[in-house]
Amino acid sequence: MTKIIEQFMPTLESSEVAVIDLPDGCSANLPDFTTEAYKDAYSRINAIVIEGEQEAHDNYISIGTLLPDKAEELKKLARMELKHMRGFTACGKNLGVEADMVFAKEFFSGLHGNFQKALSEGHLTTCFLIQAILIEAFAISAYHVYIRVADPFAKKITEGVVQDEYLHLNYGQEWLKANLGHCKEELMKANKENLPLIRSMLDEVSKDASTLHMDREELMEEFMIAYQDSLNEIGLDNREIARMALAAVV
Ligand code: PL3
Ligand code: FE2
Ligand code: FE2
Repeated sequence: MTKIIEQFMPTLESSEVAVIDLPDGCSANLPDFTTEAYKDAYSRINAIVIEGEQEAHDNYISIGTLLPDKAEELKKLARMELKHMRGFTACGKNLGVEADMVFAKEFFSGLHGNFQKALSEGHLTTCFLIQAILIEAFAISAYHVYIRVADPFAKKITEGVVQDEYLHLNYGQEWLKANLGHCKEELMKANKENLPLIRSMLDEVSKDASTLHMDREELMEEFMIAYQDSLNEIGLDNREIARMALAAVV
C-alpha cells in the first residue's frame, strides 16, 4: 500500500498529518510515459541531463588541471559523472526517445562559456561555484522533483545518481569553505554573473518539465534549499546568503 502524507498548517499544539492510502503500485499523479507529448518533452529534458553530466565530467577534469594534487580525487568525481550520463542515456532508450543533443548544447552554452573563461584565467573559485555549487544544486533539485514522477526504471537510476551529486556539492563546499578567507569577493562576483543563468535555464526548461509533471515552483524551491544550505555550509552568514540569492531575481 502506498501512503501519501499531507502536512497541514501546524497549530501551536499540533502539526496534523493525514495519511491517504492508495492501491498497491499506484502513485500520485504520474504522467503517461507513452504519449507523444511526453516523449517530445523528454527528448529535450533527457538531452539536458546527458549534456549536463558530460559537462560536469569535463569540468571536474579541468578543475584538476588547476589543482594537480587533487587531480586524482577530481578524476573520481568525473568518472561518477560519466556513469550518470550512461544511466540517463539508458532512461531515454528505455522510453524509446532520442535525446535532442543540439538543443542541450545550446542550453548549457552560457554556463559553459563562463566556466571556460574562468578556467583559462585560473579562477578556481568561479569554477567551483559554477560546477560544484550551481550545477550540482540544480541537478539535485531537478532529480528530487523528477524522482516523484519518473517511470520505475528512471526512478531507480535517478535515486542512485542524486546521492552522488550530494558528494560533489560537498566537495566544492569544502574547498570554498577552506579558502573563504581569500575567495569571498570572487565568489560574490561569480554568483552575480552565474545565478541569473541558472534562473533562466530553470525558466527555459519549465514548460517541458511540466509535461513530465515536474512543477516549476517546486523546482525553484528545491534549488533554493540546496543552494542556500550549501552557502551556509561554506560559512556565509544570513545576510550574505540573502544578498547572493537576490541575484536570481534582480
Ligand atoms: C551534475 O552532476 C549533473 C548536471 C546536470 C544538470 C541537470 C539539470 C536538469 C534539469 C531538468 C530536469 C531533470 C529531470 C531528469 C530527467 C531525466
Ligand atoms: Fe552527475
Ligand atoms: Fe555531479
